[in-house]
Amino acid sequence: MQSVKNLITKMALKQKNSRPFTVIVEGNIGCGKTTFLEYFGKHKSICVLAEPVDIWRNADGHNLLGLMYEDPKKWSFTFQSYVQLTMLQNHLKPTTCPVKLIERSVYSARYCFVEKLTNDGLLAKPSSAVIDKWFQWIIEQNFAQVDLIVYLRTSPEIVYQRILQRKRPEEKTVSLSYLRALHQIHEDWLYHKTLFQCPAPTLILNANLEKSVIEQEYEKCESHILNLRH
Ligand code: DCP
Repeated sequence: MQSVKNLITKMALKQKNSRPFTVIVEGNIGCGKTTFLEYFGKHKSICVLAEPVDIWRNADGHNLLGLMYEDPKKWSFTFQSYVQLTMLQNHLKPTTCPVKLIERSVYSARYCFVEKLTNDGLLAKPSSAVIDKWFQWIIEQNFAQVDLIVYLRTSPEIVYQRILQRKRPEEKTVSLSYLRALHQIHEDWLYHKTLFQCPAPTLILNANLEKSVIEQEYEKCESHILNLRH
């Protein structure tokens, strides 16, 4: 465990520019991003930025996540605009740590969620175009540079069970078919690489594993990251 962290730190210090070595953690809803972040976040050289779900739940007293699930046609634009802003804030957050580990990114917000909402007719095309204009501008400005993507790959059936178990009130309407569709978009983007561009090399982990054995899977990061960097 210690050696993984030391290696990441060493590699990160090799970065030619002053930007931290930036890793984004992606995967379906309920795939275990938070557990992954907790595992690597124990080290002081890694700046961990969890997804700002609590901020989405309280924008000046408004639960935008809840509103989006209650009435996606009415609130998806509001919610996804705010997601994009808060993700950008994470990408830009200064840190003195050599490594930055971010839960999700502007990329999955745009490529997975905005894409799905638009395809389903829940986000009107003009609204989706505005989100995309902001997204393209963020990329052009190099505000969301990434060095590595960790894809926590799961099966939709397994994440469905996890979501049922965690009982997040806003997610009670999340269906297995929605998770299957979201899974397919993640797969096409990060596994088959047939949809959109990957902003960095991708490391794929089996995140179907139980919590008790998942740390062995996390350890695979060591050799993969080393291979990617040399
Ligand atoms: N969400 C969304 N649009 C986004 C990002 C997230 O609708 N652009 C929603 C989906 C979930 C909630 O926000 O209901 C949080 O989803 P994540 O998959 O990002 O995070 P989890 O909490 O599921 O992560 P974990 O893998 O740790 O379970």
